[in-house]
Amino acid sequence: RGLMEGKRGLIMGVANNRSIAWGIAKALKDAGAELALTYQGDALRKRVEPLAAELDAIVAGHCDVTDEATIDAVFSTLEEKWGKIDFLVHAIAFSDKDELTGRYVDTSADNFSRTMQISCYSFTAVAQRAEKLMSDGGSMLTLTYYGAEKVMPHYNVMGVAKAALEASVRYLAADLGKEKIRVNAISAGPIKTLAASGIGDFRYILKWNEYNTPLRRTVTIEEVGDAALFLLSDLGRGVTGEIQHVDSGYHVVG
Ligand code: 0WD
Repeated sequence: RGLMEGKRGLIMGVANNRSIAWGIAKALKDAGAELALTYQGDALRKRVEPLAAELDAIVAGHCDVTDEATIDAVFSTLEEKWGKIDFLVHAIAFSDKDELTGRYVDTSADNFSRTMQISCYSFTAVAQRAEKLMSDGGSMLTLTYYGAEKVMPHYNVMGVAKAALEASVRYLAADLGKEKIRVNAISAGPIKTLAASGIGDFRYILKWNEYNTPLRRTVTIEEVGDAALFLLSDLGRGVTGEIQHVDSGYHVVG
């Protein structure tokens, strides 16, 4: 397809070959992009290195978004190797499993801050660094979920963080548009990944989607990857500040 020929970018949030970030990485690579991946900690390093090799991607090192020094290290590696980048994918979220079940009202202050930092602020933190490397403009993308818009069972504090993340997409789009940098999010339907396994009753949510979405099925990481390709390539050049649903249409019925 060649849509991403000559474009280089960073993908954060590959944990294994079920990760949404992996679906996005494959779609971008198929379209000709050059990729860099990060991993979080040594356990994931062993998973991510062979995946990176599969796509001829650079491994830009360990990045824990709660440690800003590790974010800076990744971006200086990219600056050294490439000088500039064209796109950024942020597919990172975290909350204590114990608070992704039961009632939102019982959320603790500690986990609230941590969830907000990792799942919302980190996108702004990486956008700050990426802006400096997007000298010819660029496209940034994050991942969100319908629990930002409506109350979904067990999503709780993560829904609040995703609402803030979606608002930050709009503010970042407004700030960075002058530099020809676009900022968007994909609101993906439920997909069985490592992160999703922490959410209470996740299997029931998948079944519910199979019965109730307009397309009568759930979505795949390949489908999220193709929508990401649109937003990150020049096909999406007129689109910024957008929350693009890739959810088999659930948001029109749910
Ligand atoms: O149904 C789903 N799976 C949906 C996921 C529906 C809609 C949206 N999303 C979102 C998630 O909220 C997240 O923002 O998509 C994004 C990617 O999630 P994923 O692909 O579902 O999950 P996973 O494969 O587990 O990747 C998320 C990764 C982490 O994996 P684990 O499972 O080890 O937490 O985010 C990374 C980590 O690699 N991550 C971090 N990276 C850097 N610093 C941190 C951190 N502090 N915490 C988590």
